[in-house]
Amino acid sequence: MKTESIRKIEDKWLARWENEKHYSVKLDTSLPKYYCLDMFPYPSGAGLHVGHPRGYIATDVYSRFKRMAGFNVLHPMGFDSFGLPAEQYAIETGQHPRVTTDKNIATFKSQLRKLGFCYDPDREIKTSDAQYYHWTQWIFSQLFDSWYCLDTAKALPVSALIQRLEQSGNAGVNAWSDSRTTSISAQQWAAFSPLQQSEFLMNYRLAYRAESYVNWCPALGTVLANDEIKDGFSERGGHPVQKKMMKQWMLRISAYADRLLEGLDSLDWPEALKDMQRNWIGKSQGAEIDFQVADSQTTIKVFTTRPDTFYGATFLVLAPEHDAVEAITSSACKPAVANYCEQVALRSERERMAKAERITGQFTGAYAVHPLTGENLPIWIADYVLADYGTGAIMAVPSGDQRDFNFAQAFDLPVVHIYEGAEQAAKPFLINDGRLVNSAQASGMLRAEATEWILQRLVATGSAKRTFNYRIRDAIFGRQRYWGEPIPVYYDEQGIAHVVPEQDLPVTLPDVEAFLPTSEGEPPLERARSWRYGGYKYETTTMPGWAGSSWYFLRYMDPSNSREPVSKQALAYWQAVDLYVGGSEHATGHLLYSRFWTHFLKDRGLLSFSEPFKRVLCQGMILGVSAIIYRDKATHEFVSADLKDGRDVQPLYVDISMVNDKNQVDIEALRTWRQAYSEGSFVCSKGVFLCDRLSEKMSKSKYNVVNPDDLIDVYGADTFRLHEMFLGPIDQTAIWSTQSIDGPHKFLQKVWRLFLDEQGGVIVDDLAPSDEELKAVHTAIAKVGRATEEMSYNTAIAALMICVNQLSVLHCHKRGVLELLLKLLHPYAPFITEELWAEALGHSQSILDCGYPMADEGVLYEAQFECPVSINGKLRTRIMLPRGLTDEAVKAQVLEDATVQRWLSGGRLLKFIFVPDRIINIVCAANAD
Ligand code: ANZ
Repeated sequence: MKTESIRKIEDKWLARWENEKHYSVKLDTSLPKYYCLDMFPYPSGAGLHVGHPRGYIATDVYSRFKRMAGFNVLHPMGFDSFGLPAEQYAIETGQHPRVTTDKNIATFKSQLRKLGFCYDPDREIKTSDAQYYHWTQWIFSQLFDSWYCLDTAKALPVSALIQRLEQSGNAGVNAWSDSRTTSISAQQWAAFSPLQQSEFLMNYRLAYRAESYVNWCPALGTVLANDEIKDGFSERGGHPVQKKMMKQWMLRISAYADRLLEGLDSLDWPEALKDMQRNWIGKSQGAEIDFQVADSQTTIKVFTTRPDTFYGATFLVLAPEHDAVEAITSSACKPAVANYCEQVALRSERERMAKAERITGQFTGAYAVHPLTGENLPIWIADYVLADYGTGAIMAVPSGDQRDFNFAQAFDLPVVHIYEGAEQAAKPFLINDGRLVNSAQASGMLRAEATEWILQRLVATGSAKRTFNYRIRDAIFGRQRYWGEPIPVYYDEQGIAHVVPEQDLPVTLPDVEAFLPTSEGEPPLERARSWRYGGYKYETTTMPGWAGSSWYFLRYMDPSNSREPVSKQALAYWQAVDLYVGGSEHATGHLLYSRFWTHFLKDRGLLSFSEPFKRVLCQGMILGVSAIIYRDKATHEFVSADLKDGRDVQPLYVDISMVNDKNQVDIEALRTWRQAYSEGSFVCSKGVFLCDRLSEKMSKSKYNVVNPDDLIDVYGADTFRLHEMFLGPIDQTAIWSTQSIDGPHKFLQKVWRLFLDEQGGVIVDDLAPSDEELKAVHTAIAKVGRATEEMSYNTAIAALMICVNQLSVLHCHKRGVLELLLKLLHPYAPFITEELWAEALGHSQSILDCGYPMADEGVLYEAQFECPVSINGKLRTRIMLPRGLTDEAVKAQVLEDATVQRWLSGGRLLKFIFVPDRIINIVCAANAD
């Protein structure tokens, strides 16, 4: 087939599918549902490269397969269209982010369209649409109106909390609340001013405003979430990030930590993904122990996971930001402590975490009393103790913990065996010649006993409490950005925060004249001076990128509902997502936040399920192939890769499109590509200039990006889809190869020739298929059906290729066989199959609605089978055996086989094992001579 005719066919079907609303999906309770979802894209300016559609094709194949198998399949697509890149671009160019975003979406859509996906166009959503973020804001207001009750283990309306506070204060309130919440009586509550009441409720609300340490990125002018930071730098742009105390809108995701952990067990997700979430939540069991500060009213609470090491504690360490530092520091130590705290504040999180060889700390001059020995332990501050983990203070056990040990060495503090003094514990070997021996060597039993023994004593005296600690932090929800959902909050004249009432949502994003933070570091929305709720000022931070994506899968079920986020009927039918495909980089961001929101919405009665994604599959990355040439640093010549040895060279990336499959670079193309090469002198080897290749992530800066459009224009979308699915198992990394696209292309041409002759005449006949033809196609049905169900697409395609080869050899043009073949191929290659189905076979109904074939076991049953024979552990031959023989008859036949006899060569037969339908194992003694 010629490129032009492929284009014509594909365009014809695209138009027809669109005009006939072929992929529109209705709620139909007479059919079982299947919900198949992709992680929707952020429409970046760069458009799609060949790595992006891998997941989209995979879900499209699966959706078509499921629909053919009788399911009503919801397979939507939309855009995560708020976000930083459009805003950065707006700052640089003054272009409104909406304009850039719409342009990018248009590019994405035209690229996606060509691939022939079966998306329902009427269900497309954009998170930056006011009709959409109306409901994102509504969910925020529900979070604001909720607190987490530990008695019922669910979120309840704040009105219920207020009722209890009015009746009896917070004594009986068992809630997941801020650790700084004080105890109050009903009288105290009643005596609070409205502002005080509103501040007090912030300790409980699931969306709340509080002072906390945030990751502040001065270059971007915004705070960032933990998962937006890599090694202390912003993931976008790579700018340094600092810790800063700020009043922020937060979401109390920590309240759901236990449920988010437990929920994982029921999910069909890759184990690695679940582990990432488990580590992120980071639940550890331990105790909080109170230490009285000598000659002071202050007590210091430490968190430890190793109460058994209590006797080995020789000093305490507080985070420099700890509240008590000020109060306990002796006047002599004040200047040094203040100086140290200042230095730490200047240091970025990155420097603090980069376990500096430089161990720093400062003595406070204060001592804490060891609750069991009564000894005085010096109290230090040091930056290796983090302010926002546990209680921000530790008991240091140099004999049990490496960091404590290093610190003790650096500042000459005592080291004591961890079980010294614990009466019944035999002293275990933790310190040996001054060397720290791994404490895991202490037996588990011993550790558990020591923990119990110590905790019982401490709990009895009221100086310890068993606790769990979580690594997960509450999520910062406010961003100092323009291009996001406005947080639907206004402040009254007293500064009390109110959510905008439901009937006044959405709060739409106002226009501003510049998208930068103001010169005072205020968010860009501060520029919208006339933007007010009544006379009141709105909150001016906006929601983070993950807000809109935390619930979008619900909106697809009922995308144009203007009364509620999604109707009860739609929810009751579509339920949770059955299959969710996307990148594993979203493990601790999006996938965790959307689980949190789903659990929450279930608590508040919107949903009947708590887990949004039953099965998750992470598509492997497609690596690009980069081309690297070399420049001699001394002579500035460009040298062919095979001549670079012995020279001091600088590697340079060049565009992969200028390299042929023998790694030869087109020098003329290179010269016109970039100025730097136009005048350069090239040292060739035997008349050719070679480059090296490297497989790595596709990126513009490496010039290794392949645009799907270019390939689709030449080969068509069917070939492209097949090629991507044939690159290897979908969940594994694959290396892109443009050359090998020829294989799938030839395969489709072979399919074409089973139906049409060279002149385009139909050659399909209605003759009865032969046994051989039936066997070929039914073998394919069995294999392709199973492999497609298991998403083992490369195997399925291989089976299709075998079948098409067999049918070509047999010159099979029989309708009865070819119809089955087309159905198997349809999910992978929707255009050519629709075309042949309609034009060569004359059907008027779409192949998508004509059912998926079942293999006829009768056809597949064979009277004989080929059995592998292994002799002394090595596979030596295969023998055709009739089915149903007795073991004795099998043995007799096999031992007579000439090849078997040769391998036995007279040795004594020790064992003969026949596993029916599988294998024969023979063990024999070596021949005596
Ligand atoms: C005494 C001890 C002895 C500890 C020992 C460990 C080993 P995970 O498991 O990660 O929860 N720790 C507590 N709060 C800290 C903070 N804010 N900054 C730095 N370190 C902190 O770790 C808990 C352990 O980390 C705690 O148990 C505490 O040291 C330390 F042989 O207490 B341990």
